[in-house]
Amino acid sequence: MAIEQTLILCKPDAVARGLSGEIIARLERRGYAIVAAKLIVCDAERAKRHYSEHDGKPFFESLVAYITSAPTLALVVEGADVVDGSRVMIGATNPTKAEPGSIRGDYAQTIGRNLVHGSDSAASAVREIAIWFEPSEIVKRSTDNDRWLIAN
Ligand code: DAT
Ligand code: MG
Repeated sequence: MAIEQTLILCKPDAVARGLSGEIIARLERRGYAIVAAKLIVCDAERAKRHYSEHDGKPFFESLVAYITSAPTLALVVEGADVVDGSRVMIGATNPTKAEPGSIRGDYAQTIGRNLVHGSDSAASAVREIAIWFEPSEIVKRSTDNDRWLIAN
């Protein structure tokens, strides 16, 4: 068990449909902590860096167009093994394969509008968090009591 951070994006369809609160509520009820949050219209440069592993694939251009089309709510979420745990909560990439009870299984229909992104490994999380947030924007939780401290 490791306390980890992961990047969660409530993608443009989630924000437009008013589902970002539902996504946050599910993560918080699991016991994960939101340690950074930012509503942002992602530009093409950030989108291409974020999705660089998919550069050259047939869906890459439409993926970049979609993620830059409207506001995204970017979150850094912290908790025990949160990278894998949040991916299970999100569900399979293609919502037709996502289990009922997962976010995509409950609310999404198509792979091109699957509501939420979650980092797929601890290394991806470190890389992706640095694309979306400055270190100073991430709140540091004290390890020895319940108080929350602002990082600097
Ligand atoms: P995930 O978002 O589950 O990590 P991924 O990293 O494989 O999935 O792909 C990133 C996003 O790209 C995914 O959420 C939706 C889109 N995508 C992936 N495969 C696709 C495909 N075959 N056709 C259209 N869009 C696709
Ligand atoms: Mg992925």
